[in-house]
Amino acid sequence: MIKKVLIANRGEIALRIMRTCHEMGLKTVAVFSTADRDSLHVRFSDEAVCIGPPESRDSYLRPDRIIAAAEVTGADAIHPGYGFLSENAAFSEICADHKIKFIGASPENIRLMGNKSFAKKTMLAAGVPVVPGSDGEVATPEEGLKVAEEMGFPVMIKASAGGGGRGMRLATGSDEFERQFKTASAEAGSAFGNEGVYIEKFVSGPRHIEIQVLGDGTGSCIHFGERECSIQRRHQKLVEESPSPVVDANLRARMGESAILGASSVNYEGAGTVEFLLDDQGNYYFMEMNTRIQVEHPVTEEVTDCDLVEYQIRVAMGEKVRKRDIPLLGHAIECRINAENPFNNFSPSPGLIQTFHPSGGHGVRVDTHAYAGYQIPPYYDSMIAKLIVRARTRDLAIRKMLRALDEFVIEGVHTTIPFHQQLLSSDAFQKGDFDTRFLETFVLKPPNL
Ligand code: MV4
Repeated sequence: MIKKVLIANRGEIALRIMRTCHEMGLKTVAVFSTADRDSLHVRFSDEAVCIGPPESRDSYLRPDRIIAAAEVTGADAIHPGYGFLSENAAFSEICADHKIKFIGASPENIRLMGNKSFAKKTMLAAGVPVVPGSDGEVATPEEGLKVAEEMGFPVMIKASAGGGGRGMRLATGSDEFERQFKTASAEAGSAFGNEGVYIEKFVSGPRHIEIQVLGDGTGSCIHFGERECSIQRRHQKLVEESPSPVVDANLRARMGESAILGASSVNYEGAGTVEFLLDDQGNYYFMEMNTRIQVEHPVTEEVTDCDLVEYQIRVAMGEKVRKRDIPLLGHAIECRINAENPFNNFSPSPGLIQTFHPSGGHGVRVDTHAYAGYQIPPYYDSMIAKLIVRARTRDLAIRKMLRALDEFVIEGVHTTIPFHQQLLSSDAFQKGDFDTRFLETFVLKPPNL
């Protein structure tokens, strides 16, 4: 049984998790760095423990300090949120060693999915479509070149330890293959301490579509439909929606079945996300599996009316997942409001929030830890709020989002609000006509002075 949950995170997600804990009658423990003393997750928790100085590596990334905080407060479970230690297999193991339930995937699952080459092999064996490529890692440039020439160029060279766009290289022909291979491998070695790479066929202009799953660790698994996440800039998502404008009921059923097949084949426990590339022919391929709750989980919550954090906790308490179809109702869109200047290359804009007036009204949800007078520390992620809307149709959701963006007032720092206003006003976005390259060519009009 879980009675007290330590939330090993900060910002909006710490608050988000805390809310569900309190609704479930669970006590909460916040941890915070000295930069987050005045943060809302500290004020709203039942107890709070300072775990170190501002730098993440000395606070939110310190397993020893987080375990100590759990032991002194008597927390019997730890929710890691996203980022920080959420996909750290060693941390998940340390929790188990201390008889503290890690609310997330098993160490084995985290380790397996953290190695993208093993993850791909596992999915292929389970019958999930994967991008054609090498059978696991390739040891030498010569071996890689053979695979590439048999498959045909262009090809991607990907680091096994990479992911989320890190450690990838494109090779367009035989002449540049060896150089790209060596660069990818060397970069992976210094960035991840693992030089292993694998090869796959390049998929041109794909969409990023991901399926939310939940497993109970015994092979029983369900899915909650897809999220369209193609609106990204340098592998950072800016807008997500559910359903995808290009996924029909048939494709959703097939992708959902594939995601379940993959997750249940590893007895997946907890909430997870199976990421797919969708090409312009309607073919989908497994890309990665994320073993955490994701930033964009609210769009799924809005169209399924499910509290995914509650499900994470119930599964962690040993509850089984009942096989069922989860209907999607209407349409949800999320805009990430970052303290960044979209007119200056999205440069970070930390500092004092002087005015903070979040949007409201029917079908509008704001997940945030910010308030008027809040000082955004420069040490962490620049996301200060998620604005989520839901409506009956995609067109109505876009209209509601434009209204909600117009109503959101943040003064004192730059934000991505004007970017979202222009994006959601664009013809291409409104038609659903975009892929992962869309923001490379999207031109922002200068701000009105
Ligand atoms: C690809 C690809 C094209 N072909 N793999 C980027 C993130 C990482 N998870 C995988 N990524 C890609 N893998 C093949 N074989 C294009 C991308 C990609 C991408 C994927 C999803 C969302 C945005 C992207 C932006 C650039 C490249």
